[in-house]
Amino acid sequence: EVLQPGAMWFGWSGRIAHATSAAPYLVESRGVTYATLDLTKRDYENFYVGFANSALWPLFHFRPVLMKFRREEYAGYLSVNRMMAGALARILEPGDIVWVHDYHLIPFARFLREAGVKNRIGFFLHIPFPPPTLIATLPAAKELLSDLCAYDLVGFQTAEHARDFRDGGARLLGGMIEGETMKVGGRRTRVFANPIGIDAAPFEREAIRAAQSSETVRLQKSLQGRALAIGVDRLDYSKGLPNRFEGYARMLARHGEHLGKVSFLQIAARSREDVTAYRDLGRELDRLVGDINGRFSEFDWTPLRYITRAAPRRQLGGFYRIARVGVVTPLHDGMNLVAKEYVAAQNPLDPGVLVLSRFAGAADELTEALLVNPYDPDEIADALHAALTMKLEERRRRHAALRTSVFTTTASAYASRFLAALEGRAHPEDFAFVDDYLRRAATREARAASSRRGEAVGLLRRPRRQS
Ligand code: GDG
Repeated sequence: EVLQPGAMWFGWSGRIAHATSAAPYLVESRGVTYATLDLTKRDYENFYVGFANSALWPLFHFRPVLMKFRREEYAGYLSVNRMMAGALARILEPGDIVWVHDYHLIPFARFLREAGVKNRIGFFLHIPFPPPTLIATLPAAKELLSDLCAYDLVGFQTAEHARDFRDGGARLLGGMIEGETMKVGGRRTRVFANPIGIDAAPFEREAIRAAQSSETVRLQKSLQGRALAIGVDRLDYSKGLPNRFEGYARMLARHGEHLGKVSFLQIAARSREDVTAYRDLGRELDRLVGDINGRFSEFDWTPLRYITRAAPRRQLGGFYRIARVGVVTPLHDGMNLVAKEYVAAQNPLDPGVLVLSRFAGAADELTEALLVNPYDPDEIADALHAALTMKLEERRRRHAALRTSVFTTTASAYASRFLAALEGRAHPEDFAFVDDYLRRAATREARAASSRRGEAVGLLRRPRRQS
């Protein structure tokens, strides 16, 4: 049995056009076919800005107060899913397997099934999944839960999210749970946890190289011997930036020995600026950063350096590597790859300390980080102080454990595990082409940091096997 080379990445092009594309544009690159469709302004507003990012995103990040549900936006979300599924159904061949990614495309399998598709279809949710009482506040809750049951396999970042989904299915749809399987109507769906990871070894190599780059050297010089704390996030209310900054200010106020001795660099790439809540957050942070710098700065020291532009990806590894503290304090996060990148970038002989929110999926695996409740700025302050004063021996011990985990649950381990489960195999095999997909997805994410439209919305088509 031989795997044909190549796979397909299918999704929104990230472009707005006067008319929705009739058929996907096809581009071939290094064995992967990219099939993309343009959306109209209206589709973009209802599907992307509206239902996906103003209803699902806040609710799934445990912020029902920010959820804005409008029937016409949900209708637009369904119609984009139907249109995209129809376009894929026309080019799908028997034996292809389909892997759908993320909250933008929950009803995708229902529409594929309606178009007569019998292939195996899997879904992976990159963000958290809310418990039953919370999902029940969404007017479309039952429909979305039952749409997820149209998949053969549904993957979540953590066991807790998988359990909350099964509980929701049982309580809202009357589904039957048998181990990892949920039965609704006549259909069986396997529901499992499959934590995502990074390409750890290449990331580490890149960080070692980047640490010698002129940008990292400039950053190092500018510190004048001070310790660096770093945060890298999309400017998103799920990332907990206001509490993080308040925690830092409380640490400076309480532990005077750090005054003038630490610099916090926060890169917060602007994101989704068409959504009101993101613009509001931007203004809140501008004020907070001004308050903190006004209050603590000296004429030769600025405690908080704040950048709302995306940093080039090749710089990040070097910046992580010279940072004594990596600060990752989302209020809720599916996984959080920045936490894993920070760990992979450290020098094992003199590693920095990771301060990590308990409510990032990464906290399940990265238990040797300094775990904090991100809703408590004082706890963040204590952890920052502990990180800045931690002895080398303890830093090394914690980092060694974190490193093992980051180098075990890698991107390719994640992809192989998902595909093996989708095909019902006991053992993951070599899905080399998936690595390429993930690298591309990562590039898309990197681009997304600078452009609000490049986010990964897509699915993978696996080529037919030949015997
Ligand atoms: C979603 C889920 C889940 C960030 N700023 C810049 C930049 N980045 C890169 C990081 C990292 C990626 O973007 C961010 O990934 P995260 O996982 O931290 O967060 P989300 O974007 O919210 O991703 C999340 C993830 O999907 C995967 O399943 O872990 O929970 O929310 O790679 O390095 N890259 C560049 N400049 C920046 O300024 N180049």
